[in-house]
Amino acid sequence: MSHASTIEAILDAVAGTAPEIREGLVGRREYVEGENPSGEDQLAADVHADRLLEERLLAIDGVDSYASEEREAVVGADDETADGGDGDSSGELSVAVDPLDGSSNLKPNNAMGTIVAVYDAPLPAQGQDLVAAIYVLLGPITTMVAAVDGQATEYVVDDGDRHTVRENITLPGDPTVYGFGGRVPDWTEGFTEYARGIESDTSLKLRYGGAMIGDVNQVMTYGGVFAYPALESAPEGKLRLQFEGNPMAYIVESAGGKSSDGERSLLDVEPDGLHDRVPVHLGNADLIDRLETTIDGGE
Ligand code: P6P
Repeated sequence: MSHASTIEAILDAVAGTAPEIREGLVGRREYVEGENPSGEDQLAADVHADRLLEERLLAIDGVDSYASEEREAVVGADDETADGGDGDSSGELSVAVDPLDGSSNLKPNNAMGTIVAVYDAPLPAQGQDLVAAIYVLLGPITTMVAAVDGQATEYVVDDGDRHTVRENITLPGDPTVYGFGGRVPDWTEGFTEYARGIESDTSLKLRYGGAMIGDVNQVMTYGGVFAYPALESAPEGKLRLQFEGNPMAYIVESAGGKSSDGERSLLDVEPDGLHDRVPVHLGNADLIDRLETTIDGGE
């Protein structure tokens, strides 16, 4: 069954929801009661974005389940909650969403945005089951990058409409930026060795803004490497496989780059739970190859 029309409808819905999410940031900088399933505080803006995206995406014919970083379980189109992962997806698509990635950047008014992963499989799903991945970047202007059928396209989003500005994006062959998350003293020995090599490369400069999509968008624009690595205190790192690692890996790999959990493409990582965390490294192929060689050698 072709999913092309459903994917187009998802792209339109995500672009169409972006202005409301952006407008909804004003006045929603306060934290709400409780935590998300990853144990993180929730802003009113997170909850607002999550509800908007659930409504718009589950209304699309061909989308039968919705999951987000902000909710414990998968929500089915026809019922309150679907357990996901066991039932048959009846050939329909599952969407996994980080409604407001980098929402902690709201207080200092820095970049943030939305990540949408579209899987042709029940959730939790492997990255190889992705048929599309999208991020909306709420920067000085609103842009959207989407990867479908192995090609990445950038759009400017104006009043909810998407206008193509870059097609078949490929990472520049002369990379210039790097950005690494986690506290430096908490990095593993292998990653520390890798980071020192990158830092000593005079062609690369530090760009780290605290929102994955802003930092990865710099890599998509200038070439380089982004990582939120395994930490001594958190061997699985911080970022979520379903909602952040897989979709951003799909986009970077569609642009000719590579992804890695330290050993393999993120798209090959077998999920256990919906909210699994995973070490994330994304960027130019040679920089990711160097990472895997260094970390492997460091073991
Ligand atoms: P830290 C945002 O909270 C996020 O999930 C990613 O977007 C970002 O890369 C990372 O966490 C930032 O984490 O530890 O630098 O605040």
